[in-house]
Amino acid sequence: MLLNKILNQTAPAQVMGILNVTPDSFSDGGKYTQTDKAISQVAMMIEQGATIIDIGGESTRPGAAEVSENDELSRVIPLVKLIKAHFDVLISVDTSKAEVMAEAINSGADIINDVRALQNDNCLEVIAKSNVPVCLMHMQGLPRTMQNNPQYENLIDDIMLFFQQRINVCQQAGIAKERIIIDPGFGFGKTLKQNYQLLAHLSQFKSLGLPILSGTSRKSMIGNLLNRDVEQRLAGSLTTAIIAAQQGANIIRVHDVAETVDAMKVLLALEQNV
Ligand code: 8Y4
Repeated sequence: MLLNKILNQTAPAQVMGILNVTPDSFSDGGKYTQTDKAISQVAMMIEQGATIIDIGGESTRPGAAEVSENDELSRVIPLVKLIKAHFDVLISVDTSKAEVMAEAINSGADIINDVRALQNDNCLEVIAKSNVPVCLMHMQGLPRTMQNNPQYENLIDDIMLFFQQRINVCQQAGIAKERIIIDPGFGFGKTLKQNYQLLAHLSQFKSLGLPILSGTSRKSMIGNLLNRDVEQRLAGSLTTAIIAAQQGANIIRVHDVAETVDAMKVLLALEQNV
């Protein structure tokens, strides 16, 4: 089974490459180039060692506008089918909408990645009816306002409790625990300090006995710390990837696949000598 493959790997962590799915331009002429660009980006990420491709049609950046179901479907579903037809790679679909989940699974998606942890209508039911793994991410608040003074009683305990509750809800809905991946949601309702506290204590979530996904690539926790624009965050991103993998993260979600795969190979060499 897929999750066993992820857990029993030899490398410290699998690298999940982020596919940017920007909106198609209004003219039909833009469509092919957008699709071509996406396919060549996928080919490159696979060549660089990504074993999972994360496709998302909704921006969850702080303050981003919401995307309609139809727009999300038309951005994501054709790409899932196309990638599935051309490549032997696991496809993760980043969505919080039940209809998009259902269509993605029908089209061959291997993982559903939900930053809202299946809290939207019908999501539990759609996943329960399928047999795909699902990533449950922690977010405090909603994208538009989540970065306005996030507060926790105890950061790690609060997130741990959230996972325990969502895992219970999933199990009651008929989703086996063995299908669940957890993700603390770096940058989703966390201050700079809280993000680093989370990174420092990531290994605590191993006690839940589930694979951990970590996504810090190019995020503000790096940009704001180092005062670097988004294109200049590679060194910081690699540092966080290594720290997460050393604490047992199983999947690292990144923009810079080649560099992160190199870092994971160095960690593997290290682990083989302890
Ligand atoms: C620069 C680069 C600035 C990236 C902001 C961002 C996660 C996720 C996102 C994550 C899981 C993002 C869909 C935010 N982050 N899914 N998705 N975990 N599971 N922002 O951390 O990359 S989107």
